[in-house]
Amino acid sequence: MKKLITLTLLLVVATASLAQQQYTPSEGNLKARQEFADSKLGIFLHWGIYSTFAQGEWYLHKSKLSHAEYKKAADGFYPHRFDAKAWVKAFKDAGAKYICLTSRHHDGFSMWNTAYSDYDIVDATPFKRDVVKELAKECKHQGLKFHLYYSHIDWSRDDYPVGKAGRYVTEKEHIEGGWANYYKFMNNQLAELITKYDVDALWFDGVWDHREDATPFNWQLEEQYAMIHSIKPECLIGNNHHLTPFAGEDFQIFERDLPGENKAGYSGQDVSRLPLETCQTMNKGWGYEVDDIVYKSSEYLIRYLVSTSGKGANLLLNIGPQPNGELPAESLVRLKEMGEWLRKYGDTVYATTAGDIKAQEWGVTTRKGNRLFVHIFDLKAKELHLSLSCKVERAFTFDDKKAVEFVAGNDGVTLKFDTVPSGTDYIVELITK
Ligand code: JFZ
Repeated sequence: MKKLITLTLLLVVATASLAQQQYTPSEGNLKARQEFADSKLGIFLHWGIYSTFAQGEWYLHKSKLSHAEYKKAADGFYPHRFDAKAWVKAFKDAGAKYICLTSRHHDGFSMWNTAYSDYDIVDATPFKRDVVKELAKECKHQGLKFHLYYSHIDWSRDDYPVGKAGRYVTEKEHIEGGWANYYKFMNNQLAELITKYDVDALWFDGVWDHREDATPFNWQLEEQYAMIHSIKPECLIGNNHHLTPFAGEDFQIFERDLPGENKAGYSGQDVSRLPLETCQTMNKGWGYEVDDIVYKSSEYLIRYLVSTSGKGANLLLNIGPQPNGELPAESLVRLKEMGEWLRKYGDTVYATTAGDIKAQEWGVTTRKGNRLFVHIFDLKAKELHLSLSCKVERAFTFDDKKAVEFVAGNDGVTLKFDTVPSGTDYIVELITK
């Protein structure tokens, strides 16, 4: 008997690792990955009926409201100022190349006209408009890629196996053996999203609700990923599980931290060779919160974007739209200023890879072919030594192409400036060999 169990276990492990080895991204997928890695800036949108409470997207959990009470928000969700065209234009003008919208967050409310539930924007709100559809159409029209956030957690359905979060949600009984039903529901919704809206990427979140070690649980992700890739092979898959990527994933997500850093506490994981993406907020939270008014400055955000590029990653910068359908004025100001900066300096960011020198106190570096961009944020001296293994042929300011004096040594070059470099990002371009 014991032998049989061991054998079965071995078989399970072997099949699992076989499945792992079996994901070979299609050519179109690899092309989409490259395009994604080149795009550098995306806009994250946390928008749902939770926005009406103006207390963030975790409000159902935090408030300990009964589900029946929370649901009433749907009947009051009427974002009459929502204008997909104006939103997408603002994102495009900001220099973003894609957006990622919460199609369904942990509260389980679907922001599109799903056939698999009535708890959705068309069936349950007086607004009755499919915002996923409208944004997908506008993105296509204005040339932005369209990504969707999809939560694996659902605090509203009773077939979702209760995890770490949402335990306070009352008037809801989690049924034993609900998983099979819930899994089918998710796969139906995902297939629906990809087919109806031609989604370019899916951004999953929630695996951390059931820790593998504490509550052994099989999310059956590989089958889910395979299903997605079978419908649209070039649809990129990312998962905010805070671990090194699983088989079937096409990019790696970091929450509130640059790859390799762990200031926020979600990112001890190794950095993979997949395209990388860091998601970050402009203020504190993700979903609209009425008193979340302390925003990072445009200068900070520009430097953060450049630093993300310096790590070879993308920045997915968040906005929490208001319940009336408007984007908060503070976020619009920052989008505008980032756009102005990117129109001048975008060449040093888009389609670059991580620079030769890792992030320093003074700034970061990015590279494109034989061009190495030195981004100086904060230098106290008129000299800057760069340890490089390549040869520098020319050095000049990116802004006005004025030659920058440099002295070559055996471990790189020392740049010499007439005055101490200042500004948001003082860029020196080096032509290297
Ligand atoms: C997750 C979401 O819960 C959050 O609402 C937002 O969408 C963000 C982008 O992603 O954030 C997390 C993920 C994991 C934990 C907490 C927040 N965790 O493990 O405690």
